[in-house]
Amino acid sequence: MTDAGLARGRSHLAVIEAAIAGGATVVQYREKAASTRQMIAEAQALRELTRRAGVPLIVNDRLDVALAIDADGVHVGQDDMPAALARRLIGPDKILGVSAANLAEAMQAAQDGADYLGVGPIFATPTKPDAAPPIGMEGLRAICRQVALPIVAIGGINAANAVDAIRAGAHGVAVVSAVVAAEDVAAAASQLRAMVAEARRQDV
Ligand code: TZP
Ligand code: MG
Repeated sequence: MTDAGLARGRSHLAVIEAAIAGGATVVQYREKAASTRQMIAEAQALRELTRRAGVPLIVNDRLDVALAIDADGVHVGQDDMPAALARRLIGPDKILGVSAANLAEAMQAAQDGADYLGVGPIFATPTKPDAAPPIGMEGLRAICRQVALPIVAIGGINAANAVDAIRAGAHGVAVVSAVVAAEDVAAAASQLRAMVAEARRQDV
C-alpha cells in the first residue's frame, strides 16, 4: 500500500517497483492528499507497472479512479462508498475489498459482495490516526474463525508480528510503513513474504 508521506521522498513508482521485486503479491494505491488529476496519473503509471509484473492493483476508496484506470479492484472502508453499491458499480468481476473492524462489519461486508476483507487495525498505527480502536490478535482471530472470506490483517503489522497474524487465521498481511518506509523496500517485502509463506505452510 502506497503512502507518499512515509516513502522517504521516493516516488510511488520507485517504492512499488521495489516492493514487487521483493515479492509483494498485491499493490494498493492509497493516496489521501493528491488532486484527482494527479491520482489518475499516478495510478495509471502503477497500472502499467503492475500489469507488466502480473500483480493485481487495487485502488483505495476511489471507485472512480479504479474504473478510470482499469484497476483490478477497489477497496472501501466503513466511511466510504457502501460495499453493496461499490459491488454494483464495479460489476461482478472486479475485486472488492472491504475494511472491517469487528465481526458485524465483517459479516455485512461478506453479504454485500466483498471478495476479501482488510481486518484491523490490529495495533494502533500512526499511518492511520483516524482508524477504529485496535482489535489485537484476539479480535482478528475471532473474525477469522467466523468469516469464510480471505482476510488480510492490517494496522501495525511488520516482520515481528506477521507470523502471529497468520496463526490467528489471516490469509495474508497488508502493510504500509513496514515496507514503504523501509530503507531497503525490496528486502522488507521479501522478508514479509517469506515469513507469511512459511507461517501459512505450517498452518496446513
Ligand atoms: N487501515 C487500518 S490501519 C491502516 C489502514 C489503512 C494503516 C496501516 O498502516 P501501517 O503503517 O502498516 O500500520
Ligand atoms: Mg477508505
